[in-house]
Amino acid sequence: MSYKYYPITGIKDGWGADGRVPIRRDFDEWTESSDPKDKIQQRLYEIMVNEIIPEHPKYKNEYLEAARTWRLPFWDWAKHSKVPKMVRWRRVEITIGGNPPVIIDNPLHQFKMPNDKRMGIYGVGILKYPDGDEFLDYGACYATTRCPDENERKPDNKAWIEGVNHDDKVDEFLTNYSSITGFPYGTASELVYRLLTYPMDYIHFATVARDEDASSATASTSKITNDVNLEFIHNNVHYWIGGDGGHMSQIPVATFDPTFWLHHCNIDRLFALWQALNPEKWFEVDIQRWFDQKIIGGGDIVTNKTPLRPFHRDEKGTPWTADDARDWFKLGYTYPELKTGKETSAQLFEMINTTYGIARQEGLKMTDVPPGMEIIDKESGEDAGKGGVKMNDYALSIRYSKYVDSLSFKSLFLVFAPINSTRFALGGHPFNIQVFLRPEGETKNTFRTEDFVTNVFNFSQPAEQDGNEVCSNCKEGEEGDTQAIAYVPVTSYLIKMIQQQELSDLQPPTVEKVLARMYWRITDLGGKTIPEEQWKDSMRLGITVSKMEMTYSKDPQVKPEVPDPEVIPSLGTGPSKPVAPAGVVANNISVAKISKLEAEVSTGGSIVFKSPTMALEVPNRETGTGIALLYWDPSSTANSRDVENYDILLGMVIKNKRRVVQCNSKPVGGGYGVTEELQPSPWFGNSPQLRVDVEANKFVVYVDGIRVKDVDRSIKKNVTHVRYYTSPTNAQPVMARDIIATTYKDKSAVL
Ligand SMILES: [Cu+2]
Repeated sequence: MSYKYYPITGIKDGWGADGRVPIRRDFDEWTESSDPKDKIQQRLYEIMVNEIIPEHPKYKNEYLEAARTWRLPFWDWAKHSKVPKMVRWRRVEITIGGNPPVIIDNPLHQFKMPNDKRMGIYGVGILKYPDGDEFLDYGACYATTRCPDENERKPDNKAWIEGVNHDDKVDEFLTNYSSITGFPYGTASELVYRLLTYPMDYIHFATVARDEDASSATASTSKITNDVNLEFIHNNVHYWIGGDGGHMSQIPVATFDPTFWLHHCNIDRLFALWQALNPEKWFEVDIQRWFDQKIIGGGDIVTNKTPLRPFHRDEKGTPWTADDARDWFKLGYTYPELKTGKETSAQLFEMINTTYGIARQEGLKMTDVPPGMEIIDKESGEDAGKGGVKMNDYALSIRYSKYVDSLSFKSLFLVFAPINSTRFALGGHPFNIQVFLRPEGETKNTFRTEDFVTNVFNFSQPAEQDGNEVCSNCKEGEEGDTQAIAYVPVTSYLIKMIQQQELSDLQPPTVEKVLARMYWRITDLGGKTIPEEQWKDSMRLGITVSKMEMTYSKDPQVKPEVPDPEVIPSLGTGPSKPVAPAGVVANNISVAKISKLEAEVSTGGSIVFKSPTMALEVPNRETGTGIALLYWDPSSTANSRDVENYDILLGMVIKNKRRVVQCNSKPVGGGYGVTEELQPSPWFGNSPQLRVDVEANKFVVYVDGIRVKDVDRSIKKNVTHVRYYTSPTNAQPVMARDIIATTYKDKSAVL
């Protein structure tokens, strides 16, 4: 078989007219447009260019122009929470060239095998339910399915074989079958809103994976607002479209459903929006992810430069890296909200507040607010006309062991389990966690549709198939300390209960009483409840309820105020959210930056720097890698980007050639003190640790756990910031470009 690489820029001549980057359009808006140009664009590029255009020489230029500026449209399922019309229609009428219109099977409705053969002929196979006899036979299908019912999932059912699409059921998942029935917005709206408005780092934004190690950058002990992430929202939408057994709910076959591409285009759009709001944020080093690393053939550490095999950017096979994919303009497209890439945060928040802020809109609309909500009106003074609403906000954080990461590209590698597979552990199979609320006065859990609150879909794939490991390392990943997290706000649900007079207010005692009636179950890929004893130990399911007071401004250009949430200890289940030892906080530190520490370090405390890598070879030319502990005066109005405006409490410069660490200090406006040289022995190891204890009159420096030397603490201020730098500034640091600084209020907590 010969391979052909399609660059994901797709269209070689793909820059639009006037040299502007063409826009990826909202799918509904595009398909319903009556602009003849859009109608023409609604054909796929290759068919246009290679088959159709040559047949219609008269229309050649017009068609080529349309094809060249065509971009994959997105389906914003949070805003348009119904399956788009152009996907629903089973048959469509098309006109090409001067020919009379013809009616064809709509290729956007479902994928059909072009040659009337079953998909099994091409290696598509069977997925077993974790508990035994039943299975889903995707090999038997001629076409794709969305939301099949119980009978339609059976392998010999005609609907299953020919493909059946219950788009009304998808609509229900995306709207009605959700926490907030009765309102014309999507289940995903509030999830998207929180994702785009909470302050968080790239790693939390991007992935469900949370490390159990409290000093890790992805520690599950980090702030609760870090629990929301793009991946779980993406996973849930897969399930809402595919349902129990539909193609979209299974990694190996999801891409067959045409909605996959519209869905993923929207995921890319959300990523672009987040980047536009957080231009500084990115990653340089990630934690270890066994499964993905093995698949992409990477080393132990994933960085922003790790080749993302098998995705190639050219015909020579040069793999893409995360850095290459960062700027979507360079990929040859953009989105309606990001036409120039220079939009202000105010402009973007206006779109986000008015499109996705459901709790905000409900809160601002209420004239008579219950206790737990407060209207803020500023009728006079400077802020006249401003104001908004303040309300108690409640959310669930749902944690579970997922065993295997869930990136959809794995489908390219996985060969399905033959039917005689006898692995029934839940390990790695997709499953669904469903949360319900018992009506008041009832004691039995009946799992009625009306009582459904939310679900979290684990979109994953077993590490073992038919007793063979898909990769040698993912078993380790399964047993490792990584958990997955999802975050679901329930405030809109509670507001709805208030409006239906089932709840009096949003005060903690009232809400706690209601949320105490929460219960849950786990269902398998056929929608059947999995008995608790099968998952109890391995799943490590934990549900945490948190509370905070959100403030929404009437001004749509203002983002909401999001304070740190608190856990409600009486609610939830399972291992509670692991609590970091009090006073231990991990901070991400990047080179060439001054970073503010989340917590200051004072006398009795300690700060530990960890890097996943260390350049150990002795260089020809000496360079310096500096880590400086700084103090910033909060009353200062000076430029905070200039290190001259900080007290340097302890500057440490690692000299890799001479194998010394030079230490110094300097007050604001003053000169440097005497340089002291430390000679760590042994020298730093390949995942080095540099620890500094802050004592009353001295700093105690440790390298890889070994005490090296005490250095005079001449300026007795707290450490508020850290500067990580190199000299010369263009040199590579000897540690990784991103390192972690963990601060300890009490040095005795350092392990
Ligand atoms: Cu996906």
